[in-house]
Amino acid sequence: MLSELKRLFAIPGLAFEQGDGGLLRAVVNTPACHGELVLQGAHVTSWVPAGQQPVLWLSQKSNFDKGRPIRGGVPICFPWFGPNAKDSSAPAHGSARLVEWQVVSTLSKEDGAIAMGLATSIDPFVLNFDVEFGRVLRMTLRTELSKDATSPQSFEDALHTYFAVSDIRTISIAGLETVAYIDKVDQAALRPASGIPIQFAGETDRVYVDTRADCLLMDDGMKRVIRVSKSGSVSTVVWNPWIDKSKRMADFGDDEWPAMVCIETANVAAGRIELSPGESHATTAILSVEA
Ligand code: TA6
Repeated sequence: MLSELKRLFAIPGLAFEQGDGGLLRAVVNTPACHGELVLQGAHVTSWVPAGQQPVLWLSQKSNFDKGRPIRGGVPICFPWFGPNAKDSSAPAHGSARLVEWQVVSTLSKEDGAIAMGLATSIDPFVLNFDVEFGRVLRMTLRTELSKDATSPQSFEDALHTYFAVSDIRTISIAGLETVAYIDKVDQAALRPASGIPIQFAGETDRVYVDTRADCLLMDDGMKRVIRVSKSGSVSTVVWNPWIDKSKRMADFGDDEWPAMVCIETANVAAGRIELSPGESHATTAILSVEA
């Protein structure tokens, strides 16, 4: 498998290796950035633009085992978000982040970015994940309902991005001031738009139900603003577990909560997507850093 990957897909700036836990991963090293992607789950685990500090957060306690989720980076949530409404034994956030994806293409682009295409299938859907590692990180999850499907099917999806921050208590997130949200820390109550940028003083778990807006992660401590642009996504989820929930997660260090925040590019709840046989949908997140 690894030798085949190297023979078929390694290109200048893109290597394949066995990483943590023996999981196969792609490693990007170019003048534009450093990047890593674990083939299980097509899981982006690192993106460091040249001259910047790491943009994505990864727990020091993360598992790296076959069939188990990685804590951090960009988990792909599909075909449901959160717990499965009908089956409590089903994996949280669906199976896409747990299964092997196949590399289908690699390309060195004119602008110095490295593009990778990966694919898997979760019946009755076919999934493609296209990622471009460069000065900007571009990720697109494309979902197609097999033309052999006998009826329309719906799904939820999310690019569940974990960002590295200087201190959750001092950052803010702009872009969602005018959007109502489901507050998952308060019995999933629907809350009106806050009118102000998001600041954090406790466990925060919000589904902004109808927004196509860019989010700006303002981080004075790291002297940067991270822009999260998106297309094909009507939901944005914002999450920090804070103290108690961090202690309840074995793959999340008790003292790690100040260093991360999730801004997730999603289609969840009322924003779920329905496809007819043969139809497809693309959910795209574009991350960029403005010093
Ligand atoms: O996106 C926020 C959330 O739904 C939280 O409720 C929390 O469960 C988080 O995802 C992480 O989920 P996971 O299954 O990866 O532990």
